[in-house]
Amino acid sequence: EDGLNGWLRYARLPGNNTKQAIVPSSIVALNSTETSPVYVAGQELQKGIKGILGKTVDVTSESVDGPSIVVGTIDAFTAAGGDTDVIPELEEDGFWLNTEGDTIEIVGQNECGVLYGVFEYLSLLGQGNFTKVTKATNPSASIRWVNQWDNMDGTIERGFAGLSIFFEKNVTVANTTRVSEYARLLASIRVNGIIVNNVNANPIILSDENMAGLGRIADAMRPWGVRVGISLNFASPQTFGGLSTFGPLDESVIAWWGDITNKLYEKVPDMAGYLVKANSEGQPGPLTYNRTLAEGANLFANAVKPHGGIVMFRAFVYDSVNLNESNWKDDRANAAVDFFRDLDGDFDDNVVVQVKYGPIDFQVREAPSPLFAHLQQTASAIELQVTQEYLGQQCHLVYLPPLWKQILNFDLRVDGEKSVIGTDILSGKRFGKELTGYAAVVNVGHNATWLGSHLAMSNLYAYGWLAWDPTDNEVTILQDWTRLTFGSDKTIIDTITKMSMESWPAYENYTGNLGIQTLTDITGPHYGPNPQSMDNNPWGQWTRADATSIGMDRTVWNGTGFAGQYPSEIAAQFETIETTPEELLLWFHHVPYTHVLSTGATVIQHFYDAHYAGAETAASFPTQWAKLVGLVDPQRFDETLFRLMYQAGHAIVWRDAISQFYHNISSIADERARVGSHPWRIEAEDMQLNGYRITVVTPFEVASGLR
Ligand code: BDP
Repeated sequence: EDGLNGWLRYARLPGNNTKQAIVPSSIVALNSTETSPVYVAGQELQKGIKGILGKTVDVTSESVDGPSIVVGTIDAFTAAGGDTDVIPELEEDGFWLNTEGDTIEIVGQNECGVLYGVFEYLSLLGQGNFTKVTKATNPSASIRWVNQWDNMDGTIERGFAGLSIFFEKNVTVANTTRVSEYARLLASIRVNGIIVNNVNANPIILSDENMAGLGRIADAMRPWGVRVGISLNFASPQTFGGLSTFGPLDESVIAWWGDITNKLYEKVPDMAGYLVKANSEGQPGPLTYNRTLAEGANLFANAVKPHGGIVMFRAFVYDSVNLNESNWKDDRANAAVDFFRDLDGDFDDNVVVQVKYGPIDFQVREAPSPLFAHLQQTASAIELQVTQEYLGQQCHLVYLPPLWKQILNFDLRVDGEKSVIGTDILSGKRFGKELTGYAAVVNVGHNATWLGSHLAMSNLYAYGWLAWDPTDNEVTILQDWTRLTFGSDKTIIDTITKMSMESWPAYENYTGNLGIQTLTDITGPHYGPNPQSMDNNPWGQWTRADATSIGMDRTVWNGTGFAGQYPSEIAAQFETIETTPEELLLWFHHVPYTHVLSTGATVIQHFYDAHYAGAETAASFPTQWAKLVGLVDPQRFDETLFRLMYQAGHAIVWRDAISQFYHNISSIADERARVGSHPWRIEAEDMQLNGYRITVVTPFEVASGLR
């Protein structure tokens, strides 16, 4: 078991689990052509039933005598004389699953819906769940996409699982086997679109050769109902097209993009659209020409509109050169709302502003982005990250749905009315929008595990389910995934549930708590502890820690004013220390290390205690996992144990580095007298080392006695 099949292993159920399974012997796939999702659905069903139950079933497109599994769109089902009276209204991509009678009905509003229904049915079988179901389900949002940050040379920005499955040496790959396997995984979690190249886009994606390659990629993904789109580089007309300008209102630029877009749609007639990162972190954009971000977005919106495409325009816009920490009011968190607030209403209706969940950048804890409250006439989508850029890069187990949920469940109280980010805003209901939804940066690579770690796949799985229904329970999702991935043994379920649910709090504990963010190396790989790098950098992810106090004051009365970007009820809550949730204390306020928390501990003592507690939890992971020896196949057991042992060790590195750093800067001792004294720890200088030389190490806090 190398992980390649993810949760779609269709492992044979143990014999005594299959007794109640009565599965018809024929599959009737209505109106299916060989490249259609309905055809694929029929094939998948056949494969799944064979794997799970060991039973061979036929697939036909004609109706049969006797019980069958009928799969088809609602139109085909009606035409075949199916009874649609009992089926509730299906929305785009929705489906109906009925296992009550002898004949099983899987009916989709469209072809994607059929495929999703089939995967749901197989998921129930795969979990040994044979209870009768009659249900219709519809998506919470129409956009359920993933983003890949794949570079044209085959590397992946913030990818931790090997090289790209889409590109190598500046061209699209010839062999699309992994591409269609990825599409299969995505279809099973109801993802319907993908951006295949990095947001820091290389215009070479627009070469004739690469356009043809994109056609091949789209052909490989289309049967799975996953539409392909690409990231654009704003300056392409100049740097790639040879024009003298890339100004968004220039006639020659408009014509150039129109032409490029038409050519792309010749190769990919159902192209989903474009993703654009502009005027951010050195990327070109409309501001260069004194044009607004909306004018920039609309340039592309006009080009794709005749083809039915959309533009995802990223709100991750900030000026990393001019952020200045010595200016007390400077705050990167303000940037998105500052840039976009006055543009609401200026975007074309096929533009969707794609907003990272927090105002900074995928941190372990952030307040939700207030931009969701300001985009009322503009469609919005949330950007999540499955790839664990700041969160341990798949070398640490961090089950992310609890983090995402805390954002999705947040009620922004726009104009004093219920405005929950997931169910009200991203569903499009609150502001009457059709085009809203979800994008997740996933960054799978060539590694057989897709993400580099078997356990990290629960995050991808959960992403799809939450985009479909943000009210889904994160534990239920996790346990479904576990049963499909590792089997239904109770010890397996209990162990993986416990470890996963402990993992985000543990990671937060040992990497940076109370809303101070992950105190990682900010200038480079975003991995490992480096609290010194947090301040005095052009990225603005500052802690403003000094000898006596810590935290970013983001209040209106005394700080950067960020708290005031929220609707009034929420703004008032974050404005004062007393009403700010403690886990966000240092996100919003600058307090002395001696500030006393609700537990009675001071901030500095909480730092010490939390870092020790987090590392202790991580230390328990290998022991917890070890209980699964013999229950999980050896390959996945060993590979996972290896990662968890590494994590346990690295959590100690984190604990000691951060504790040492704050001990040093605050001169306040750990009242439990642990920091700085590690009675059991073996220091490098006490060892007999061969083949190493001693060197001075910076930052000091990750060194052993400075060396
Ligand atoms: C940051 C990443 C960087 C991305 C950027 C983005 O470190 O690699 O290019 O976000 O989202 O978190 O554009």
